[in-house]
Amino acid sequence: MRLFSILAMATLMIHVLIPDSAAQTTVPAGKIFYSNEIWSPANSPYILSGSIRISASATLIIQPGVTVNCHGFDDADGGIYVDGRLEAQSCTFVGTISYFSQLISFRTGSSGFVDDCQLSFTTTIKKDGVRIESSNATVSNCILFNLNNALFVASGTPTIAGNSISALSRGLVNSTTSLVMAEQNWWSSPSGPFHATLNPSGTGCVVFGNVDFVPWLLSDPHVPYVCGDANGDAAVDISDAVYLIAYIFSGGPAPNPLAAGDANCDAAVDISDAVYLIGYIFSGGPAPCNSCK
Ligand SMILES: [Ca+2]
Ligand SMILES: [Ca+2]
Repeated sequence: MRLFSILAMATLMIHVLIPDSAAQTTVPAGKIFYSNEIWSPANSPYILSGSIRISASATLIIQPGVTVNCHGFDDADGGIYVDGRLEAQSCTFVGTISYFSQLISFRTGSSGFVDDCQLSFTTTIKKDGVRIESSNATVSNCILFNLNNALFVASGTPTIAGNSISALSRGLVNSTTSLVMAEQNWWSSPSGPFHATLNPSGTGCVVFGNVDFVPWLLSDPHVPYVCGDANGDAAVDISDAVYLIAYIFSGGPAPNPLAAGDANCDAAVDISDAVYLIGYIFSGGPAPCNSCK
């Protein structure tokens, strides 16, 4: 009993003497940044009580490691409205109340990027990830999941590439007639996104409208693999060529991820990859994926 008391006292003292290292910053609903602002990991997570705005004259830099929690309930539109510039690198955006229409909205004339970030909702009702309107913003190398529409383009010429995209409704909506470029994304299926006319056999998430999504990524870019290591044993050797030949001709198992078998980096896994591997192993040919690095 005495031991328990000492332990309890010690635990209490630890909590008193060592403050919670996870500091947090509450950003009030309706906040407008008129000058440049930096959000740092030391002050993360940033809790948004409602929508906020980055004015046309301002840049918000969100540093790597920061979490932005869209938690407001007094604003039916919500998210981070960007009229100026947003630079978000290697951070996390999470919606914890579904009143937000989207996590980030790049608006007319805005610029910036969201790179290597994670965007999702934890709520039962999911809303959108990033909305883009008359902006050249870039969304790259991100993981977008548990969202209604992961990406919604109302207008503009965004750059969308290298992302891992899944969505309840649609992975990408282009509501205009102008072409939106979205090549080299993972749409949650090696067969690519479903598009009613451009890729009706795709089993990935839905892409809607005038979008160039070809070529798409054959595997999730956030799952590491060795290019050419078709059988997943961390070495590239003749067994990988044999594995590929069995997959292509004999119904053998597919490389996992499929892109590991794409030795010549042409976004398809076929006999040319086995030939390429044999050339590399026996004839001094180029290394797998050497040409696309
Ligand atoms: Ca191997
Ligand atoms: Ca190939």
